[in-house]
Amino acid sequence: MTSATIPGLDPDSAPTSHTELLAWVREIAELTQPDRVEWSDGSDAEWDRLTTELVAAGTLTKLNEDKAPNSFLANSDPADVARVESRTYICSKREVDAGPTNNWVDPTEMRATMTDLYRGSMRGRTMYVIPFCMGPLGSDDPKLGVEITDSAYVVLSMRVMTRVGPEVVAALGEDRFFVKALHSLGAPLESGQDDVPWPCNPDKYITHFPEDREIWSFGSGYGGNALLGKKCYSLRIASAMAHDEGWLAEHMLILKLISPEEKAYYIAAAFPSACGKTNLAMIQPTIPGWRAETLGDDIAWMRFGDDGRLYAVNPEFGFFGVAPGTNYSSNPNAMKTMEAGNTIYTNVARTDDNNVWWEGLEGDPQHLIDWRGNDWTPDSDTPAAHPNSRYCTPMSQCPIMAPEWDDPKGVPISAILFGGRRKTTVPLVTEARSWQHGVFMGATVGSEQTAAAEGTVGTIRRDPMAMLPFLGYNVGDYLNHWIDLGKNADESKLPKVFYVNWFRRGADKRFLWPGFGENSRVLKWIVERIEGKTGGIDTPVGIVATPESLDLEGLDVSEADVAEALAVNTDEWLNEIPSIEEWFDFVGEKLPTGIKDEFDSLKQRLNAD
Ligand code: GTP
Ligand code: SPV
Ligand code: MN
Repeated sequence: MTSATIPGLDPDSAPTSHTELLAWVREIAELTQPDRVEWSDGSDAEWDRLTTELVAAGTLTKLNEDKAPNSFLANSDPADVARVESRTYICSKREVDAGPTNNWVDPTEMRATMTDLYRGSMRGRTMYVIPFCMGPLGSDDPKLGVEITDSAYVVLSMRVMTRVGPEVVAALGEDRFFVKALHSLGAPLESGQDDVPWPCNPDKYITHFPEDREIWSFGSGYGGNALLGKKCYSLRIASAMAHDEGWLAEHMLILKLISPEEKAYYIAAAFPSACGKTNLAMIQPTIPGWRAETLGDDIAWMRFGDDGRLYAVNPEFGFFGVAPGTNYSSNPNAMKTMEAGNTIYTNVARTDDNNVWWEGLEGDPQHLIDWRGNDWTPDSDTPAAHPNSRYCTPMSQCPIMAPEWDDPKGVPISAILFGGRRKTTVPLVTEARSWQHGVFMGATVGSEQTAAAEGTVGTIRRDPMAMLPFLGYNVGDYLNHWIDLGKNADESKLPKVFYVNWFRRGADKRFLWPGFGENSRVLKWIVERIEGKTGGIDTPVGIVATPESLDLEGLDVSEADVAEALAVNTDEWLNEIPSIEEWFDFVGEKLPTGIKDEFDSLKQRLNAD
């Protein structure tokens, strides 16, 4: 088909006269050769039409309208269930700018390789053009993007996860800058060929060109690989922008904690994938008088305000949360958000009454259709839902959204938490002695791997600020950026930094700390530290809470367990040193001096202990 005959490609069919955008859409259509081009407007009519088409195609199952209104279940190809870090590339012009933690290929070579893959890759499909905005549209400098994709599932999910619609097209104007985000499933259909429910390609590339602020994704339909506004734009590309422009793009939740005195504290927290951000973001405090509201569960963009404080905005519009383990007791607010409807579930199991189920959800189903489409009973050997199964649901439906969640000004952050999954060594909560010490803590976060990406679940890896898979540039430059932000700021206005670990276990392998809503006790300690109202013990690793300084009223946990959760065991920390050493060697010569100083001081304190 020649470009002149691709329906929808003529400029009259486009809702915009943005010259560069129209030229790019033409270039990609000519390269990928779709059957037609459609502009996504994010409307209800579009949602209804695309969900109907995807139900007919077998990609989506319509769920029970009474129990899950306007909600759908997608079952992916079993080989396309998570982010693919081994196939994720930062193609900066110089290899050193991608740094030791990223895969790198020369951008010219990568563009050539992928151009070949994209040639004809949308044959037999519709090419959708989705103008979107990350963060509030009312911002002075709205962060715009346009995703081109041949996946209707992506169109539906982008409407939930980002701001899409005529206001975005208006904001683009005729020449406003936007991030080009190209996505193809890499599964062209020859004429007469039947489609499959979840088209994808075994050859996957999730590629970023940070200097050009461009994303090219090929072969996967899964969330983080395909919803390009999320990890690709708001973390990898945005972190490179933030480095150039003096702000931060982080893998963080944003939480508002309200004390019994009605004072609000905004807290940002970075934990690696599937390590508890969504749960903490929607916490229901168990201590009387304390309340929480949420502003975001995965990504925070932070910049200094005129008053010298650090302000955070959530660029997203929806939650793409881990389903297993989510239930009315661990996260009632997430349950209410998704049950309000308009939710797309991926890779969870389906009940006989056409609702959803996953491991950890209440109920005791005797029969299910598992995520692979097979019959499942409690005797089955495999989980009913994939461990990385997810719900994609509008943030606006969350009953505890803070009213200011959509404010372009953002919210002033009082505390930054870093954390990960550690069975041993890392205490429940430790306060950093200074900003630089806090950056050191963030830089050395280690965590047991989860099912959110390929790799062996349980293996400990260093994941600086929970950004290892999401850095758009050199990790050494990134750590320097964090140090520099602190140097240039008034330290008294900077957030205080804390290191938390909900996942420490006793000798019998059980969690020492009950977690979830009970984490509010740790948040209370943090607030009291900010206010200078409580004590802690100065240890070689920082200021650690004591059982006496934590509010443990009504907590059903033994004193011994709490003490063990808070313990700083010198031997365990001495054991940690070689692995931090190895990590810093890997970071290489760009490792900031300030971090080396903190490491030396840690070693000295441990040896003196
Ligand atoms: P991404 O969306 O992948 O970035 O992850 P996330 O950090 O938002 O993860 P999420 O909050 O969905 O947590 C995932 C897992 O951590 C679930 O299995 C939870 O049950 C578990 N989890 C969360 N908070 C706690 C806690 O306080 N204690 C324990 N033991 N487990 C927790
Ligand atoms: C993560 O893996 O950290 C996620 C899910 O939040 S995804 O959007 O797929 O990256
Ligand atoms: Mn995440």
